[in-house]
Amino acid sequence: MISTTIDGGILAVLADNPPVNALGADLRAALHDAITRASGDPAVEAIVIGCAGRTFFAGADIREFGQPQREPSLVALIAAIEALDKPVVAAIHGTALGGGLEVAMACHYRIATTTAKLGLPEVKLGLLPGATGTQRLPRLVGIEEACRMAVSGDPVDATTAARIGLVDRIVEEADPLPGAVAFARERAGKPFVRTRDRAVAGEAEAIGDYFERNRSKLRGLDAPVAIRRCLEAAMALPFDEGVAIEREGFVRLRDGDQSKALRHYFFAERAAAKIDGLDAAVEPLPVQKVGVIGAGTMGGGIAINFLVAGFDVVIVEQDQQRLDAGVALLRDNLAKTARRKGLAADRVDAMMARLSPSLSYEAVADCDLVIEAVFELMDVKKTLFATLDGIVKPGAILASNTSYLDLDEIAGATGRPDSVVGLHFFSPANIMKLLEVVRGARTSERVLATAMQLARRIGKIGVVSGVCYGFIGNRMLAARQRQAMKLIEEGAKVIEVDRALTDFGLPMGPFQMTDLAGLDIGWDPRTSAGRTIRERLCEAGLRGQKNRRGFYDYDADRNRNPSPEAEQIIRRFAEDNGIGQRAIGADEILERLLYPMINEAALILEEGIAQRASDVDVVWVNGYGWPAWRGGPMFWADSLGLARVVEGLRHHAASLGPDFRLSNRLVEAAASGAPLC
Ligand code: 3H9
Repeated sequence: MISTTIDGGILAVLADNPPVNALGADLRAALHDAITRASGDPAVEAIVIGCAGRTFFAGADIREFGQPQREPSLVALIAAIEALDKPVVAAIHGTALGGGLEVAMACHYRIATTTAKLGLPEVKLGLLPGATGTQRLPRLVGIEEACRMAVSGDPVDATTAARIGLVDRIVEEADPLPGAVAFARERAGKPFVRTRDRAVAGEAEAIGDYFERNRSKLRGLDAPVAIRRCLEAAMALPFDEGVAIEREGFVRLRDGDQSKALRHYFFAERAAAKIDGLDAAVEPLPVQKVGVIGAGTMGGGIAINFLVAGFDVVIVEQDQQRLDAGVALLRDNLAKTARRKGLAADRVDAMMARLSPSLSYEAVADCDLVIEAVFELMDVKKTLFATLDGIVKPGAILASNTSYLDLDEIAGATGRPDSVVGLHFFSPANIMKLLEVVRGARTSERVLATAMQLARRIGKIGVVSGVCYGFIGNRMLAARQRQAMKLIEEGAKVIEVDRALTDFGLPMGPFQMTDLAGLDIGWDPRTSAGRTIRERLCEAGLRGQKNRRGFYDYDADRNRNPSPEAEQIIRRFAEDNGIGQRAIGADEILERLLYPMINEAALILEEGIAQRASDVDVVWVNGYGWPAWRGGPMFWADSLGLARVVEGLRHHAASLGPDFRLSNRLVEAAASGAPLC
């Protein structure tokens, strides 16, 4: 776990704890041992601490939280490093994160490779940097930078780290060790200043300003509030008193619900990348050239992902006007994406140079992967797939971006169903992180593995789903939308239903969502006969945000107000259908919206559509804005108690409709007490 070499008085201590050198108990003990020995060894004049493998310490071992603490603690190890009376140099490559950066900050100097990243991401786990990071970072980089880094959790690159005083030297070589040893030799025998003895630069107001600027992003989160308290202590109190406040805050957060949920989510995201039962020998297919059929908003968004990730892209539309409009929109959105990612403006031209717009399907003949983003109609998709099958090279993957349709039926239109996969992007496709990778009955393992690898290459979080109406996410959404409609039929106000979800932490409610998408999606005036509220709203000319009249009225700035017209239509609908209306409380609204989703997810698991319960959580956090600090719907249901969910569903049975079917899996789990996750 630890190896040491000594050369000319410089002791190099190299940690090796794959995969990411997390600072688990055994590693901490071994490091502590090496430090203690070095302290008493007169032959050692200076020390370098570095790591083998792909990264410097990526932090504390998250799996240890909640387990009994084993000595030495990270705080004790860090104190021992800083207390040494010989210079200690951290040699950083890869990512120095969380406890890893805290170790580095206790060293007397830091050397980093050009590609290194340094950060305190604890906040993303609902924690605060709990091994003196909140007290050391401000002492090295000043309060303003420290606040930004600790509260956003976003790392800085090596150049920024050098500029703000977090690293002392950048080395060009991939291995920082030789450079760090040379640096240590320069410093051996010379005086140095310990981080704890430095003053904090900057003004306390910078903290308040940061929180004010980011108010909406930080809403409802416990960890930023606790971090703020620590940063204020760093400015106002001696080091050890600040550390005591940090400790108390860390323990409280670690044992709290938000951090448990976020830690669950951390591992859920990593588990989602794994394909159950996949033979390890299966190698993904090479993909470099990608065809996108359809240059609408969705097709353009999909293309942007691949351009940014360095692929060559062919985009095909049916007529010149639509192609030109699509490419112009794509360019605009690409420029916005580039700005958001901090890429230089000339990179946009370089990326656009890799885009080939075309009016002919023949243009995708040599693509390794073709993704269609055309109308959501089975016949259109089948015809297109049959055509593409006759054009693309053998072995090329054909992917559908369908959000509801039967992928197996689409695959059946080709002679290569094993090469057909679903790639369900979420809108806006260049921004949303989720990619549902739909595995058809005949999709080959290799194609599935390629699709999951592609998700990662384009910066998406891929989740495998089997084939069913709406796959994992939209199927659950449909269950929720059905209940939302029933609630307003029975007398709940549109705004009350939406508010129940936004108060819960979701970015918008069902009716805001419908207004945004357009009430008339899938509405056919020829067959419309006032059978649903939606049909009646459409018949009355309400279309949603696009004509500023929907479930809400919208002003020119898209501010919404309850719509008296929509309310009247809803009331009349209830009367006509003999549905009695009553006031419905917020608790009932929330239960009737969320419990059926949990039930639908349990059915999805029962049918083997999702590989594991935590995948459902990943879908909802990344595709629908479920607050990660609530862990995802499955984790939330587990923490609530599945028995309570089942009891609630039974209680509301009369309102849930004749199609509602209680999941056996849910009932069994509730009875046995076993969690879904
Ligand atoms: C902390 O430090 C608290 C302190 O302030 C105070 C303490 C008192 N622990 O992500 P990958 C596993 S909190 C345990 O796919 P990549 C991960 O589950 C910590 N396990 O690789 C996966 O396992 P598996 C602050 C960890 O190359 C495998 O390693 N630090 C940890 O895409 C590979 O991970 C963080 O929050 C961990 N700390 O990305 C950093 N980290 O193969 C968290 C990873 O079984 N880590 N694993 O699925 C990361 O951000 C990324 O893992 C990293 C590598 C960027 C390092």
